[in-house]
Amino acid sequence: TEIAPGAVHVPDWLDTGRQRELLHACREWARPPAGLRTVRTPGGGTMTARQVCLGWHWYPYAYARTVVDGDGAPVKPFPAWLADLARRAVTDALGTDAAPETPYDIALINFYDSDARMGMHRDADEDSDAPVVSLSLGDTCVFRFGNPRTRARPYTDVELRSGDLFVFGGPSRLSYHGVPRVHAGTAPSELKLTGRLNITLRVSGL
Ligand code: MD5
Ligand code: FE
Repeated sequence: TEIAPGAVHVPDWLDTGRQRELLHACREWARPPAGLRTVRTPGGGTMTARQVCLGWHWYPYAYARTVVDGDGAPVKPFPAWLADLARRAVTDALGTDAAPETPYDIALINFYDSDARMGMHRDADEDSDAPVVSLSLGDTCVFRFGNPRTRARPYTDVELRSGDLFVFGGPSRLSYHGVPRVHAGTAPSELKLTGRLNITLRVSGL
């Protein structure tokens, strides 16, 4: 379903088996060294979603190989199979022409408990206009998809469920977006997961 030009939601893109594999990989990546961290914003705040990165750490608002709010260890490598997955996601959602020439090289994995939120923001730290690939696991959330001009209305609220793919390219690449709510206890029981995970795959251009 096209939510806006270049913004395509593909419900149930990952079957239960693939969801379990991806969740298992995320749990391994979350372990130290360079595991799950609480991201500190320059204003002295902390993000409620905790994060682990592959390839590059996101260090508000830039990318780095090590970060002061981590454990000092360099970021884990971005595996080739994730680059393949990102490419397939883009071609399935937007068509073969939309796949970027430069390989995907960053994963940001956000772990949301039922109280976690993400405020309206734009992802503008990449030096590339390649589409962002978003995969959801676990609890259903309300994803708020806005516009490229302002944090405020107009926006569209979409429910993202476990296994859903969302690809943000073209004119939607720099749109404001956020996660105002996670619905506790809605994860598929086979996953044995409390909370929500979102994996974004990006091209750094760095
Ligand atoms: C999430 N993560 O559900 C979202 C999914 C983040 C983040 O927002 O920055 O880690 S990715 C949503 C996204 C990415 C790029 C562009 C647009 C949305 N968009 O144009 O709406 O944890
Ligand atoms: Fe974002």
